[in-house]
Amino acid sequence: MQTSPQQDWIRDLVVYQIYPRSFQDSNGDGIGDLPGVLQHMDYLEQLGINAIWLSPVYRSPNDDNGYDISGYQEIMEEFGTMADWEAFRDQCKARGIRILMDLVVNHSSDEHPWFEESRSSRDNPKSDYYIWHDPAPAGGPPNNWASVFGGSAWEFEPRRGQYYLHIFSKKQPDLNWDCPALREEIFSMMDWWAEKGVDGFRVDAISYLEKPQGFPDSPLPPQPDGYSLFNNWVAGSEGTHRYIRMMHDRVFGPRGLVTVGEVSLNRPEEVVDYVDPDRREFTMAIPFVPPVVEIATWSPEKLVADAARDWALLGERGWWARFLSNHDKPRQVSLYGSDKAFWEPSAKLLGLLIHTLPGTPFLYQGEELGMTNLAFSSIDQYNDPEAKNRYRQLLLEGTDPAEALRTIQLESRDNARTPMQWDDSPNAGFTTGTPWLQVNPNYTRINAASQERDPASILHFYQALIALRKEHPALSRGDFAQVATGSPTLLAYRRTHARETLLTVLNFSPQPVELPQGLVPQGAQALLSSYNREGGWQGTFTLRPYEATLFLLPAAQA
Ligand code: TEU
Ligand code: CA
Repeated sequence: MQTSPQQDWIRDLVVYQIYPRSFQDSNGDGIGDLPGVLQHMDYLEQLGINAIWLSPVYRSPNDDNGYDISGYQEIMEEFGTMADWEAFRDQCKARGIRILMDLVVNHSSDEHPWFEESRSSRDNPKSDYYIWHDPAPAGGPPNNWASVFGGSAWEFEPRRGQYYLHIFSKKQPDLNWDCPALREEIFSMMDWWAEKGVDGFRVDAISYLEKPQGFPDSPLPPQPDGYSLFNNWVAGSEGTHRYIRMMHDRVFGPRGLVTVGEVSLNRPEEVVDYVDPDRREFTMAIPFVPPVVEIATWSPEKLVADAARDWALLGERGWWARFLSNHDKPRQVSLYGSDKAFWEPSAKLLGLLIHTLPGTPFLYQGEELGMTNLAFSSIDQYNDPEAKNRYRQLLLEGTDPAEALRTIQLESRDNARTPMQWDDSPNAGFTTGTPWLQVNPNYTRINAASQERDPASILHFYQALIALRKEHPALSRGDFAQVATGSPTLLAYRRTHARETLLTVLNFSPQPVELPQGLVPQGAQALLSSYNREGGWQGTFTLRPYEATLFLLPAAQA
């Protein structure tokens, strides 16, 4: 495996994503904030993570919860002050925790001063900072492009008599990367954060920077509201890669930053273009798969097959992020596991999976507690603009409202955004006020405080997993080889480094399964398991539902 030589340390990272709005409220306004994050630094240190990806904390009117930035070098008022951020940074440094800031540079907020100036006339100095286009000859938007959050991707600005482009909401106008002055502003902003001590960036929605010359119609079929998505169709163009390389050569490379590109891939092989060190782009990538697609296409077998494919693609040429959860996805135990009958073993199995596959594990707040989806009973309870749009489109298609709501309950990004469940006091200890998004009522059963007390909890299992990564370099540096089991839900793979081999065995199903003779070799030592199993592992066994175990193989077998 190759990483750029100055970045060997990235193999040892375990990244924890904080969605600050939902982590901890410190002042009773119902909104999580930076002083709230500071209250849990011991918790994070004890968990063992050594990097934090902080979702956006910049000044923002919160049309898309901070992914609409109106001041890149300021802190959102609701989250605190720059002094609070600096205290967070100092706490991280003191504990050896690296900081990855979320960098949203495909678009800004329409309330950013750049946009306020750009929209004011056709000939102001920032006129070209955004993407402006005359109306179509017959009037109306320049082409058929759809916004990801619904309706046309173009919005009319009377003062210019022109439309501006927004892939996401109309309060998220796309920045014009073709404009050298705009690029300079962005590079110096990145430099500024690097000077302040950040170790890297997670780079948001980065595959769409270049828009096609002449703005042709998207060839994709129209959505129910008549517009056609175009973002994935333009994803990963040569121009976009050129812009990423500029970021690398100007900022990421010289400063040795770790960078995680959130990329849209039309073919899995395209990931290489973003992370091959020779291309000088990102350290690793988080491929974006829309929840609707993931829900429809995932299987246990595919999760491991995808890892095997990545290994074949990238084993010699780069590095990758390994994740099941983030703020855009349903909760992992609800999506891939069982959030009812086999909640605990399936949450542990999923944790074992991401910590033992090749790459850097990315945990999302609450997965270490096995937090679950929350189905709201009315569309009005949802906050997520994507969910609201999807609901509208489903109704336009003629879907029955109850059925549409069921779809949203499975897919919505709000599933991951309900507040962190710290303890069994009101509102799970997240706030003393009214939380901005409802707390999952299962907090009385699922919370950090009770799991801290229980040595067999999911939280302790995650702590043990992270500790094992430190003890066994095979997990962070080892080669990967899948082991055939004859069953699509019984999965096994080996990781080998130097003279050590670890074997992961997962019964990724709610059914018991017979463990084939010989799959676990004589003398294998179980290091961690989603169940307690007394009496060793030799011979034939029935594995219980979601039983998952990590073994250290005897030296002779390695
Ligand atoms: O998400 C990326 C994202 O939603 C798109 O890249 C995706 O391709 C599209 O939805 C599929 O049609 C990031 C953030 O993670 C998310 O929270 C933000 O809402 C979004 O960018 C806009 O900043
Ligand atoms: Ca607050």
